Amino acid sequence: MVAFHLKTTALALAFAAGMATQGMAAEPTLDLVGPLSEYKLYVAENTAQLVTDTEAFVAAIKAGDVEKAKSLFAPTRMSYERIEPIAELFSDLDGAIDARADDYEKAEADEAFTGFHRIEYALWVESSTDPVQGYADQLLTDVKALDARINELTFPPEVVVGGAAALMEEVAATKISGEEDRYSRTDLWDFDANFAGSEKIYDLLKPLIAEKDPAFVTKTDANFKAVDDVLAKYRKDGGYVSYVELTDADRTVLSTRVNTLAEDLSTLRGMLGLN
Ligand SMILES: [Cu+2]
Repeated sequence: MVAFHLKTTALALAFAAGMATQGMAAEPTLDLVGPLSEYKLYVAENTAQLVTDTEAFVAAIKAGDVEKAKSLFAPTRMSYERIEPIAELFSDLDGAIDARADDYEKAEADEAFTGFHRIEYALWVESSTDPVQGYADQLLTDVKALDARINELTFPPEVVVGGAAALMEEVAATKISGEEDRYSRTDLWDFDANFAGSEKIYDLLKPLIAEKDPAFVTKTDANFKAVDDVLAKYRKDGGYVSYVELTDADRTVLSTRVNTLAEDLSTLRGMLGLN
């Protein structure tokens, strides 16, 4: 808890100091005020949705309804995955909500392993809600805490702008590899959410980027579309088919485009004067 407060305070101070020292000359910072406040709204909508969806997900677990909980698992996670660069600022909650078994000494058997993926393991592997009654309560407490903390947060502009690339790196590192949703194989839902979260940031910044580098916008728009076209093939009933149905050819296309997007989007901070 102490570490967390120090961390956010440091970020807030760094942000305030940046505003103060750059003063009136800080053209990029001023340009970013509009996109930043719009992004804050987007994140607030997502954390509110996360709380609502988690309430229903947890209710299904408390009722012992494995099938219902399974059907709610992937859609509930999406609002979290869309805003992951901001959620990750609260590393204690991010760990409690979204860690993987590999992060713990005793893996799935470790009592410190909590959150969505512990529950995913119970639903798909243990086929029971019994082992995760307490973890379900904890998850709801944690997402409510996340919502409250994010609502109080002054968003650091470099985190928001850097978030477009960070989300693509997340896709490359944990979704294409199929590491994240290994028990449920709902990886494509998370992929979509990370992708949408990245595109949201990019879209908000696009007018600023277009002024500086129109060719970048043309190229990046095409890469976003290429990824979306592949994802579209796997959409079904408002969601996605299992990750195992992704063909090797499509996996290669996704991987190539996502890595290009991650690399290109990582130049945005410099382009907008935040480095
Ligand atoms: Cu995640």
